[in-house]
Amino acid sequence: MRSQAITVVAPSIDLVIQQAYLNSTTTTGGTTISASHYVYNQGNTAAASSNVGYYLSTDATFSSNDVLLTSSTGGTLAAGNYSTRYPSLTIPTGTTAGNYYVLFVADYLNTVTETNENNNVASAALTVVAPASTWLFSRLT
Ligand SMILES: [Ca+2]
Ligand SMILES: [Ca+2]
Ligand SMILES: [Ca+2]
Repeated sequence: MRSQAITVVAPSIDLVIQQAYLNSTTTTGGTTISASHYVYNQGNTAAASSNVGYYLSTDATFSSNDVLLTSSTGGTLAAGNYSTRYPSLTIPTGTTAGNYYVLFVADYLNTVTETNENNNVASAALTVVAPASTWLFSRLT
């Protein structure tokens, strides 16, 4: 009689963001910029949804004071599969000039239970400058 060893692993779902990218790294308030990234399920079980939220933050850490810009809705994401997203992000009019980060947050409403909830955020640096017309106006007065 022959026997064969098998390994039983626990089901796991783990969504992560890969290759977070902004097409523009300098912009002004009120401007829409395009971005791209993958959302990847590196677990062994399908995730029931794969929504991603995009936030404007003054630092690279996701916190409750970050501003939700938009989101992308994704359905079931099979184990080992990824979904490509191309969100359009409108920076709020009147955003103070300075250095910011756009945070790409997988499962931003936390509807999927994952084996690792602490690897869902990727960031990309963004500089917001004053609109040219404001700069000109301030120079003329
Ligand atoms: Ca995760
Ligand atoms: Ca933050
Ligand atoms: Ca989650």
